[in-house]
Amino acid sequence: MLDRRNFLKASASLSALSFMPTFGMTKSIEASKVSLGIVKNGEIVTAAHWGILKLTIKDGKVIKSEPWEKITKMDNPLQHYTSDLIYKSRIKYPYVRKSYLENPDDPKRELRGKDEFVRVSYKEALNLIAKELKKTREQKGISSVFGGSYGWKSSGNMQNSRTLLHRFLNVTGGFVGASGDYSTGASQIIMPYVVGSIEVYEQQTSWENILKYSKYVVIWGADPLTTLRIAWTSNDQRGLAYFEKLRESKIKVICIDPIRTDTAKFLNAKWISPRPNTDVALMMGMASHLISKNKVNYMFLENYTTGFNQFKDYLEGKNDGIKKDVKWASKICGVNEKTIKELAETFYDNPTMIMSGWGMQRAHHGEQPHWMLVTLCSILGQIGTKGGGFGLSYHYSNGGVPTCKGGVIGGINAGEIGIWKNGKFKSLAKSKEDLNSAEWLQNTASLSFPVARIADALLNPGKTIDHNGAKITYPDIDFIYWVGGNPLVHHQDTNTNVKAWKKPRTIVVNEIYWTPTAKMADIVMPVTSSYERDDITMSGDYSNMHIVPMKQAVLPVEESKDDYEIFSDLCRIYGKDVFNAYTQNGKKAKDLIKDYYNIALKQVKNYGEAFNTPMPSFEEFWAKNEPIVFEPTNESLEYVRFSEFIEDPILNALGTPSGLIEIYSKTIENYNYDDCKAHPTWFEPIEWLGNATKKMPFHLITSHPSKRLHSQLCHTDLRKKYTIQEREPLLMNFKDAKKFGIKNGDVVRVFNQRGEILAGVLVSKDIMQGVVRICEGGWYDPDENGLCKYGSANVLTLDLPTSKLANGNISHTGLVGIEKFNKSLPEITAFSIPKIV
Ligand code: PGD
Repeated sequence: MLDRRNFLKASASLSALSFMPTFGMTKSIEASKVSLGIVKNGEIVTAAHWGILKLTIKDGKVIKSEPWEKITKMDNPLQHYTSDLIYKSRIKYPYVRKSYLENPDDPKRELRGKDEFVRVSYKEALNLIAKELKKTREQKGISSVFGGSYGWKSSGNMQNSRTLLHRFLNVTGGFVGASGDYSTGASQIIMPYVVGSIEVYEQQTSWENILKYSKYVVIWGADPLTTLRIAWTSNDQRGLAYFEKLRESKIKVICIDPIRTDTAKFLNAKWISPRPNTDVALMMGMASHLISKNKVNYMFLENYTTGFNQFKDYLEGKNDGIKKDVKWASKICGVNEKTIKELAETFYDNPTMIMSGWGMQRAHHGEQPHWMLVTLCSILGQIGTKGGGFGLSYHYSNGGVPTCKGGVIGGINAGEIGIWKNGKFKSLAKSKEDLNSAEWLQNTASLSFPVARIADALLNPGKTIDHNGAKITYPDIDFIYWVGGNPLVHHQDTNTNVKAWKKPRTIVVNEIYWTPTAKMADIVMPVTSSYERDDITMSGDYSNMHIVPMKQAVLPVEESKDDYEIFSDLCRIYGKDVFNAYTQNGKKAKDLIKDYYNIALKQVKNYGEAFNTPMPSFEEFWAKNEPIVFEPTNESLEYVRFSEFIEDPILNALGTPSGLIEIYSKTIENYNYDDCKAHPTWFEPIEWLGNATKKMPFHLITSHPSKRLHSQLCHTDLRKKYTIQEREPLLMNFKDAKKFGIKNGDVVRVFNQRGEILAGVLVSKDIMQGVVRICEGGWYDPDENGLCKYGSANVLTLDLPTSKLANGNISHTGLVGIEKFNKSLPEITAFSIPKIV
């Protein structure tokens, strides 16, 4: 099966070394002429991460935005704010930071974020970008150009901003990229050692099986009711519908989480609340108990795993003298001994599906929790059965929703690396004799660094770090081009990040809105929202359920343009060859959309006449303005993850060195890391409740928000539904609030050694004592002293790697202090436009 999410994410994260074939090299059949024109009054179907939408347009404006189909009883509030997404906080024209415009060679970098912006013409902005990019490459080398540009961008296979940027930087001579992602930085590195695949983006055992065969469902560190409001491509909404079915079923649900999440409440789940970052200890306690009770599936361990005995020695303290038993675990995680034992036995005695989220691996030593979870599940021996085992993607992009048989559309790719010389494009893929280039390619591959080390890399050029068994030396970055992401909000320890963003000479950002990242740039290009341009997408990253036309709904706001148009026009400055290489000889967005559609059409035609969902021609599809819906196959309704491996572990060996689940990894042992050993290990996090102080008594959790997608939608009126005195809400236990003299609705200063923010307090029984939550994604809004007036959580988080193995981010590790803010409240400026001359 083609896992499209992997394909898309992989193609999006292709760094400089991209040799993927280009789609649609055949002559264009002028699909750009198919347009029916903009509907001034009527309805348009489009898609966003938050689902397929039906927009009502009146006099050229969006007046209503609702789901195209009603699948669940739950409302998804993200679906109703399209109008705000078109008209609020927009960047309407190209801008250049004043000091940069005055002297790009000495651009007063320290004034980034403070300087005024000057409006320039589109042509002037393009010429400036091309000139300075060329200058940087000539003076400092290709490795000084960073195009890693991480972010969730908008839905749409054509206007995939990050890949479009990579394509532009490739055809003009190459760039340095970044590897991995913020979502699953630790797990996607450790899981291949353990089960031979990244696991986090794999299809899960089908919901149909769970509903039929599971007796218990455990939701461990996840809030699917929140995170299933969105998906990487577009949401098919079926995941939430299955959680509704779970509620109606007899299956018992247990939620293990420091917060009684919306999901836990909805499912009437039993709530177990371990201290943050201590799940590994809790799991080890359970494992010890099962061993002591002889409730161990030794047959499973024998046939399907390797290294259990070494792990058992560790549990028994054979090397370090510390027995990791129930008592030990309870002391660390705060869950009482009786509950730990009960949990372990319940899981062993009943078909139990453990659905784990990713928050627990976004923590110090984040490689350990999922490794330990697989180990615990190996002891239970239910992996590969119809109602048991574990799944790492039920909370994400509708994992477990059966995969449909249909066509999979194509998408833009990162193109070929070329060298630009006097307006001529020369593909490096075809010029292996060019020694310099080959050497450069080698260098660039080794310079691509883990995405969450960006600030460290900017601040420490030339520093060598360990990563996943290799050494990486940071490049000396002098030019950043960012699209489709909001790093000033998404990256940890904002104050350090701000320092890092003052290092390069040039920062260019293509953005729709005046985000904190756009405000920190030197050159800002105004981009259309997905409602102002044509595109195409699929829905359901695992289900492959719909092909959705994303027709332009309204005219572009002022001078905003598609990323494709901006990059095509930039290529034009480099010369005709470069332009042709970028646009495949002048193709327009609509031509490419048609090409991508036709890839799916061809697949479907190959199924033959009997296939139950024939696809119309592109022209018909586009004119009809309706998604195509594919049906799930019988195999996918019955899909059981790992069942083939369980059936025959020799014939269907896993991709690990032993072909088995590796509880002990000799490969990792050989790396000899002090912070990631050869088997799951309990490491004390750098900051946790175990070392909390009087000044910093709270562990801060920075969950994904239920009324935003990361930072997206923060500037819309949806914000009014959750802010407290206009600030980001902080969830706090009622006993803690009483102890600290804080009341519901108060504004507090939340601080630590890294920074300070304001937040509005929401007192609750649904969070354990000693823990507070501020969701990530609130727009960074510093006053002159660096206090974030709105409440961006990452001002307080730590910018350290999970370990030398994965170098993932650790945004859920960190202590904070809290005090009532008694001064007059500063005005929020995060959503207004910056000073413009
Ligand atoms: P978004 O808010 O989605 O966040 O970080 P990410 O940067 O992805 O930003 C996307 C940006 O792209 C928006 O500003 C949007 O306007 C812009 N955009 C949308 N469409 C287009 C387009 O067509 N063209 C251009 N040029 N721009 C466009 C998310 C990241 O945050 C992720 S994935 C995770 S998992 C992390 N999670 C946490 C966490 O749990 N806790 C903390 N503290 N921090 C995190 N940060 C990470």
